[in-house]
Amino acid sequence: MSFSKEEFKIEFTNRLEKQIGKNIADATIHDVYVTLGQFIREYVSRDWIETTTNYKDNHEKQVYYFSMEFLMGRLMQTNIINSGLAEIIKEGLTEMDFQLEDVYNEEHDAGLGNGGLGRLAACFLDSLASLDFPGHGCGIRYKYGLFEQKIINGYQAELPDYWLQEDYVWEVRRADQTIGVRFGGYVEMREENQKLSFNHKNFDTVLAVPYDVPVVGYLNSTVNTLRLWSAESCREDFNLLTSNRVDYDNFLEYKRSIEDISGFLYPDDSTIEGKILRLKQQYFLVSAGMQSIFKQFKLEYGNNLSLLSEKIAIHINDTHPVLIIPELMRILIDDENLSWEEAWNITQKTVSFTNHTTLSEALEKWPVSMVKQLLPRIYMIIEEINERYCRELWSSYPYQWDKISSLAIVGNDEIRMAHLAVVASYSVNGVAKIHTDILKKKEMKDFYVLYPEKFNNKTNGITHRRWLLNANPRLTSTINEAIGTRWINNPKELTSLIKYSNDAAFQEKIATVKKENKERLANYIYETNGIKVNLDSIFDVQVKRLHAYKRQLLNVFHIIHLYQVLTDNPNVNITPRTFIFGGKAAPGYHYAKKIIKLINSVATVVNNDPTIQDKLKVVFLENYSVSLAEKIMPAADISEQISTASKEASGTGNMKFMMNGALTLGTLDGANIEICDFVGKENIFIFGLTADEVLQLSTENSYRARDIYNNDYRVKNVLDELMKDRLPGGESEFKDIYYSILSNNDEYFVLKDFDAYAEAHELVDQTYRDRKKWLSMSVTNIAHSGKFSSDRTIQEYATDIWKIRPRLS
Ligand code: 26V
Repeated sequence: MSFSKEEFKIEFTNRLEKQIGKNIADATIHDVYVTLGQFIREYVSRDWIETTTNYKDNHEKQVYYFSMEFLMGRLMQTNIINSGLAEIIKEGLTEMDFQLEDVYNEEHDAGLGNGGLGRLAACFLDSLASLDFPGHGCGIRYKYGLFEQKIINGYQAELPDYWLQEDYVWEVRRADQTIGVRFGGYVEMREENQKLSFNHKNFDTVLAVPYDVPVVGYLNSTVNTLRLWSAESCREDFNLLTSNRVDYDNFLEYKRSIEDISGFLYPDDSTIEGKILRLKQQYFLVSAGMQSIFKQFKLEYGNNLSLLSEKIAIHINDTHPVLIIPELMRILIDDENLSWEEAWNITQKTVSFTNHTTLSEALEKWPVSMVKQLLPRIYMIIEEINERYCRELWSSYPYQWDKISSLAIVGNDEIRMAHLAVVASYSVNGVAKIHTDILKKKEMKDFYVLYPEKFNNKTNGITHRRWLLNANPRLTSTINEAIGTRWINNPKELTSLIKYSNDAAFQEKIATVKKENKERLANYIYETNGIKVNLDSIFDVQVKRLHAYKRQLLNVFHIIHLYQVLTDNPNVNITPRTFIFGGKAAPGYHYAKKIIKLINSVATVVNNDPTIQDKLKVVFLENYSVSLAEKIMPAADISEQISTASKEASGTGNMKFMMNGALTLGTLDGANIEICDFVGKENIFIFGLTADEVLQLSTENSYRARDIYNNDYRVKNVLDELMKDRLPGGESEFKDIYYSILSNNDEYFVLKDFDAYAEAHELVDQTYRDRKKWLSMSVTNIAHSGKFSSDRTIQEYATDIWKIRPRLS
């Protein structure tokens, strides 16, 4: 189905009249957004039906990607570009006096994720659809996404993100496919014909209503599904009222408590809080998802359950959806009457798992008492899995009680979700080479000994369609003019750009694009923060969640140092810099919030000091989100990736910056190492401790932060600045940071890496003055970024783990 520009304009104005009741002359930009969104969704719906039918008819194996988070951002631009309508719609709207860019800006981000893990899930969906793979997302339709961040007087304040208020144009409610999810109650065991049966009684049923969002592949007619579940109370619950068993107030309270299950996204990705609501969310997602997959499977394959692992792959994004394991066991045993052994065999062949962090505080553990009470049957199954597994451990490690209890799934009255995931899945992967190595050598060492065949690496990726085509159309055209467009379907072909890395004319084109993108960001900074930034300065950017291990603090300490140098001697010749920060702190993460306040205090002082002139500016952009990232990445010169080595599993922002021509200033951590391997040491600024050195310092316990404070006057001056009045807030505000470094011995080696970091910054400064060299480095980075497209990552998951094939249309 295709149409001309004129046909589009007629169709569009008709819809506007019918749906909104307005003429084009009276339409607001929001009216245009809603009308266009509905038009696009309907336009892709034929392909959506065809794709779904095609998977069914061909009996292809399908993968379901379970994730508590899908950080989708906006979809309008992706959907328009991926369905090949960009030109017609852009021109058509312009002729009706609307700009497509303004329409894009009308869309509220779907912020259903915290950061890296959630955005990775979204990039994967884009790649699955664009590569014609039968792969779908399974998540929760949170009523409130990740909080909106406001910066008030330098402090972070959190506002609710009620993203559904403005009608989400992409979703379709499928009430006919509602599923019941059971909570609470008790289990009655009975023996019949020498077979145990389990009867779950007196439970509460929560309705899970699916909302489907189409995932449109790039110019290939494939449209997959992201299914988001929403919690609703049962009609039968009204009986509670009519039978006078509860009064109206209590009934409303009960109804609300059910709807709360899909009420909000937990905003803390640093520490696990054992909150019952979070456990309810997890089970709600996996039970609804698994039951619905099962229903579909039975329609297609009847009772031939031995086919299950051949036709379905279930992937769990971190341990958050790990209850899918006992849930699948429950369905197979209780509903389908399979034996334990049969059920276990199927489950183990169906589920695969990705680990995204080695930080121990983020490894999930649930109290036994909580799981037992909320999910009695699920708990029984976990206990049985644990018992059988411990018996196996006993045969490998007889009498080694300590070993067995450290490897057990249940221990210290807690369920260790990562252990359950490793034991029950057929594949366990890390998200960058170093991360997988650390899992094998350290974090999951004993499991690697037990199950070496399960462990594998899948280095993360990002969708080049969103992060280059959509976010940076100017760079895209410049690349296309040089090497054609084949790289779009095969991003590794970006390496053809290498031959232009020293081509003066091409370099200048790249420089012009960067300048235009910087101008656009500079305007945004002026509008939002009222700060005028110097377009000739280096745009040095660190945007990501605030976490001690990501070391925004190292960055601010260095800025304070530069400021001190410049105030001591205003004539020091430095390349002007604009330091740009963005990122949210978990609402309860006191230390991270102090770092935000510190960045803003430093910004106030530096930006208002006339002696500094245009040499230094500090900007904190509020409410970092997917759509803001799309503005920032194309405008960056330097990408700060400065985590303490060994702590950042992969990072994906590093890839987005690189793809947009920024140079990485980073530690040998996560995927930075692979970026360095690809671009070569001469095209990246690497500094600091290696992961081995960090691990050694930690085990030896030989690091003394105070020694560095005493011996490096720069470090001393920076830290002392925190306790003076020049920074608004001064000591009372920043003493916690001061003491975390000096009294708590600087857990993340900020001082230890300071010298190397400052030196690397000097090299950045020098290199930027050599325009040709800088541009050559920039082109080299773009040229090697194809390796970090999520198309490569998804291809690897598809062949090595899921064993799925692209569909035949
Ligand atoms: C933990 C929790 C705790 C409970 C509440 C919600 C929540 C949400 C997320 C997490 C774990 C966060 C793990 C994570 O995001 N890891 C990041 O994953 C990226 C994609 O693989 C990777 O690039 C980053 O290095 C890694 O930090």
